[in-house]
Amino acid sequence: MNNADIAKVFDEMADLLELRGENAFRVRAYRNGAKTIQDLPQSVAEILADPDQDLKSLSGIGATLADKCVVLVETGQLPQLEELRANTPRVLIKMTRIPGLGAKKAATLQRELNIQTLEDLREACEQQRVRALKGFAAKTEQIILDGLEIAEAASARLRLDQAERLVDQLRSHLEPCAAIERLEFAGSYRRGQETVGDIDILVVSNDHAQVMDLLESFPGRVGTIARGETKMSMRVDEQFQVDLRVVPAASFGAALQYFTGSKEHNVAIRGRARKMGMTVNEYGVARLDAPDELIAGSTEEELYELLGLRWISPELREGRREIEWAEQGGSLPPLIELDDIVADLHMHTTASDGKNSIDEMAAAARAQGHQYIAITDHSKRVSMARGLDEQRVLEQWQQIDQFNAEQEDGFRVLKGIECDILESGPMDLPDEVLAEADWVIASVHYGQKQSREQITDRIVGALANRHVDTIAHPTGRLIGSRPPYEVDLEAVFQAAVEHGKSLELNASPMRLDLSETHLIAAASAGIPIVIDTDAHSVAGMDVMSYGVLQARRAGIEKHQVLNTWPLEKLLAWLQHR
Ligand code: DGT
Ligand code: CA
Ligand code: CA
Ligand code: ZN
Repeated sequence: MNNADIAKVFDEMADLLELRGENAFRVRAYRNGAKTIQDLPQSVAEILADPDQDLKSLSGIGATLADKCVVLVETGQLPQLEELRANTPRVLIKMTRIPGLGAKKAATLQRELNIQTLEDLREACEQQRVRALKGFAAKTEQIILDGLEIAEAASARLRLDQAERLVDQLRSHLEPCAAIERLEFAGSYRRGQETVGDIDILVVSNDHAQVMDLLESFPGRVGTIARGETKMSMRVDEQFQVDLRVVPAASFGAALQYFTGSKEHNVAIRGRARKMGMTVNEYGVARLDAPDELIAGSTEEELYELLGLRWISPELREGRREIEWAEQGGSLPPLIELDDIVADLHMHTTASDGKNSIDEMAAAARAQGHQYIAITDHSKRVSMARGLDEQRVLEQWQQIDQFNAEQEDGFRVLKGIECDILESGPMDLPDEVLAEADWVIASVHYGQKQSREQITDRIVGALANRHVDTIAHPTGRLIGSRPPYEVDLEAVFQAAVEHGKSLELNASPMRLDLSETHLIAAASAGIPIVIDTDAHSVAGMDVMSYGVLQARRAGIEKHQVLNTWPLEKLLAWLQHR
């Protein structure tokens, strides 16, 4: 088990203990432990194997958690978790994904109203049976009804990073198999969607049974849904499905194209084929007058080529305009790549709620090949994160000046701040201070429930401030757990254009904010996008790839992304806009 897996187990322990009304201290112990392990620079297994190191010396890891780490590393599971899972109604777990409905209330509702499914809960609210319970009000019914959709989506789909973890596990389970000639993951995962409904595996092999037996021995398997000659479906993690298809090598490209989707893209492809006197299916391409004679199928490239198209990146296959772009003379965009990124302009240090120092963040960024970064700790309004006041931020910037003076390779740290936009509108720090910064991010962290007009005014107002350079996570959504705040993005885009500002694409897989459709709109308005990790630790800098994937889905090219620019170009832009 890697650190992320262990952290996930501890987080789930905390969730389940909380649901059972266990004391808050125990719940917090698991949560803190999960956080500590998530951010460790070294793997737990390594630490355990090293007689000179002691897990218990880490803050947040006591003897109990350390023992559980040993069990997890040795066996890959935790009996206490299995027991808790078995004794907690599934619906209760889903209910806690409703934003604003706490564990305690969820447990009461589930018990008193005998809720078995989320649908039961919806009915109970619609029939106003919730308000009849002691301690509940009509307002709770509305909160539940508003949040049910999010809970339903969250319980059915995996976030991209969770899907990636599962894909990695499946890949390392299957790859050593000598009977597998080719292996590819298709579907929404290959298209890089922000959430994935199920995993689609495609395999070329002449020993179907062996491949299926191997897949059925996957440690995460909970049950098999169906197994046939060429197709198999199984469940992992209670509710998540993995589909396998075994195809002949001559059809691999056609099958990959078909099962990558999207459905809308495929419908358009087949329509185009028909018009050209051809038929396309998961086996290959054939002429309509000789449908049994495949003329292409082993690669995606030849399939697209027969249809007069250039190969289309999976990220673009959503049935928008990608097919017309791929035609001869069309403008298929050269999509941005991870290697194009030369900077990370949103990160926190120990000065606020980060885990690492300026030096450590800079060293990690340099190791990733970045040429410059911006340190952007929170401002004072975020007191929970020990946000910086005027004096502390000026001190930090002095430190950064000193750091830069010591660099010999041209690597540069920009003096930045993630400054809150106060509930009443103004920036959390005075203009004289912001004027000293190289890079100012403005953020809404408080008053997220304000009216559309209020929130929009705050963000538009921030964009009008000459010192502000970008807006962080412009809609505030958390994928699967918190809806975006009410904000008129058109007005925000207009203000960004008017004042020559950039907008952030926050790369965290929990945020991916702006979303792909918003990105398309922002980029076509000419607004430079900055893809940020919002890293709170060295490990947090790894999420850049999700941001780049999201940008690719929006058809974004390198030059549209501000942190692909050399430092001089960025500085010139900041000065002359
Ligand atoms: P998901 O799993 O909900 O995140 O989304 P996908 O896109 O992975 O959908 P999935 O797993 O149901 O099917 C995988 C691909 O197979 C899908 O993107 C396109 C193709 N496909 C599946 N069913 C159909 C269908 O009825 N018609 C067409 N044209 N393509 C289909
Ligand atoms: Ca799928
Ligand atoms: Ca599927
Ligand atoms: Zn931040």
